[in-house]
Amino acid sequence: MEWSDFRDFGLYLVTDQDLCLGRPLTDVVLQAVQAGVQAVQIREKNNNTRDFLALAKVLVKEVQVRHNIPVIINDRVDIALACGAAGVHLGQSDMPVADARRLMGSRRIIGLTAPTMQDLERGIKEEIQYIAVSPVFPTNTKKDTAPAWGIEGMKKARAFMTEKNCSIPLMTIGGINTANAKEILDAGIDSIAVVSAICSAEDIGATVKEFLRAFQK
Ligand code: TZP
Ligand code: MG
Repeated sequence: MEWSDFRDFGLYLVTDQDLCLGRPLTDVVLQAVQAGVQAVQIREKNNNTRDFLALAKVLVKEVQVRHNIPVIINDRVDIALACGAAGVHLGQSDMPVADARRLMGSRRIIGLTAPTMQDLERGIKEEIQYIAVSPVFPTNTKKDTAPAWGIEGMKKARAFMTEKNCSIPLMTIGGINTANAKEILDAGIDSIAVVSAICSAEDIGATVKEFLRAFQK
């Protein structure tokens, strides 16, 4: 199977070293992987290129090679290629998907953020493996977001995908915790991306397992 065939993003961990309560990021990620997160995005806005790449190489080895969980690099196609990551995640100001696809080839994952319905409409025409409507709720982790979609927005996004007969996995992010995860999934979302509720959890394993219970029907 190629990474581009991967669809079960399920509980998707997005990293933030600063939110790990002083614990090494690799420890936090490995605990989350052992407890069952299904994909990991490395999102390190404060690292220089060399440190970002070094971290990415460690996580590719420990997470992707050892556990067969895809590692996806935020923003940086060059780092994704250099470390052999399964994919890259792009926002609306990052490299356009078509250019990233040319560089990444057909076998890897490209994920895209859609802050608005227009972005969703345009995004699903691209060669991507998932699309993340964002944010579902307001969050302190990222300040410069578009207005929150809310649960009604999730339902609208799902209805739009159904109307377009689009089977690209539909993800969301922003302010997701163990208390609101089920409501989001019940609105028709396939996958939830989480930063602080996992990175800052006292008991990472227990928190991940609680998130995973929300996926059970
Ligand atoms: N993009 C939209 S909201 C967000 C990103 C990266 C941060 C979400 O963080 P948290 O802590 O899960 O609310
Ligand atoms: Mg970005």
